[in-house]
Amino acid sequence: MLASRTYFTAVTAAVLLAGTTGTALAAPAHGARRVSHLAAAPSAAPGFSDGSFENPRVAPNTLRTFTTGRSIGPWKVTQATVDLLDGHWQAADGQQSVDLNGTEKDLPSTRPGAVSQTFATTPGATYTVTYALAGNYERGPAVKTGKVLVDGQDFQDFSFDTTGKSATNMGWVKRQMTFVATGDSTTLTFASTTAHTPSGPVLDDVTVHRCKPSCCCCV
Ligand SMILES: [Ca+2]
Repeated sequence: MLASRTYFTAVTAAVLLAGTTGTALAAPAHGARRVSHLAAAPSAAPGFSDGSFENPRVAPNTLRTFTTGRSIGPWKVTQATVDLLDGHWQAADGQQSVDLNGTEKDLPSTRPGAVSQTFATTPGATYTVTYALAGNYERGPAVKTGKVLVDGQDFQDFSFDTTGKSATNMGWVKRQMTFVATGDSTTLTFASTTAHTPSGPVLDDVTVHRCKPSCCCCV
């Protein structure tokens, strides 16, 4: 149910982003969902890459902390710090994933971090973002929270309950949202809102696909 609520919230936000144009786009898009399996496959957004956080490589079973302004492949840390981990726990895809709350010297004061990637988009086109979500179960709070932003605007809140989770049972879940691009490039941001802990929401396997005109959901 949560996934459905957040999805429809995202669709509503997409309409708000696009203004009157978005309203016009939204109506046929819902109707097209029923035939989406007949539509051509959606295409990956050009310029978007390494949604799996596999570069740079981190030594096996270690983590590397990145501070604001540092790059993680095509991603940039845009708030506080984040940790890139390899093998510390089960990744959703490949070997590496990102803890959106990085390790800082004063652990109880660790601030929520964020990562962003900017990629080419076509104004007015609809894009679907999927991502895998889990949480760092090592320190509280049990429920990790964060949000997805598109061009700096809050777009989708997320939360993940780490109760009972472990390195071999991360409990990865898939989330999805849709946005309408307003410019020839778009910045997608994943930000933690979990404060005062080095254990935040964990992110992996981000994909961005451009929806075909006859396709709403791209899945
Ligand atoms: Ca990965």
